[in-house]
Amino acid sequence: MRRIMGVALGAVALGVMSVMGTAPSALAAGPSTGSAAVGTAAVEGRFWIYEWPNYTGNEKSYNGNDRYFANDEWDGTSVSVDNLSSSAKNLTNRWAYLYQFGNSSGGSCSGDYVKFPPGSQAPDLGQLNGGTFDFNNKASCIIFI
Ligand SMILES: [Ca+2]
Repeated sequence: MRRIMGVALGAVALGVMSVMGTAPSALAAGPSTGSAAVGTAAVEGRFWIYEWPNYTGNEKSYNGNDRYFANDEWDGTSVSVDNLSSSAKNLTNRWAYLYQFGNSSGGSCSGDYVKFPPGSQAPDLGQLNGGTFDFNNKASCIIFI
């Protein structure tokens, strides 16, 4: 019994390690349910979005849910970040979802979405899933799970 437990725990630890630093998995295009439970624990670290690929251009970061990018501006500018993100890094301890459509009234976000495991990053949101999924200039909402 003790030996089996050890193997199981080792497998879990390895699974977590393999997630860190890997590219996020993009979900296929299509409507999301928006029903994923929203976490209540504090987010540690920040999630960064960038105006251009490879983490360049203007930048902005989040450490909590924000369902409406249209009223957010790139750091040091007066330009909205809405529909202008081309790369992103999840430097938090939580899963983060970027959604295509925000919600100004605080309701569910919707549309295409990309999920980022903790510690993951995407140098080009236009080339996800081996180039089969284009999320370039689409992000309008972020939800931490
Ligand atoms: Ca906002």
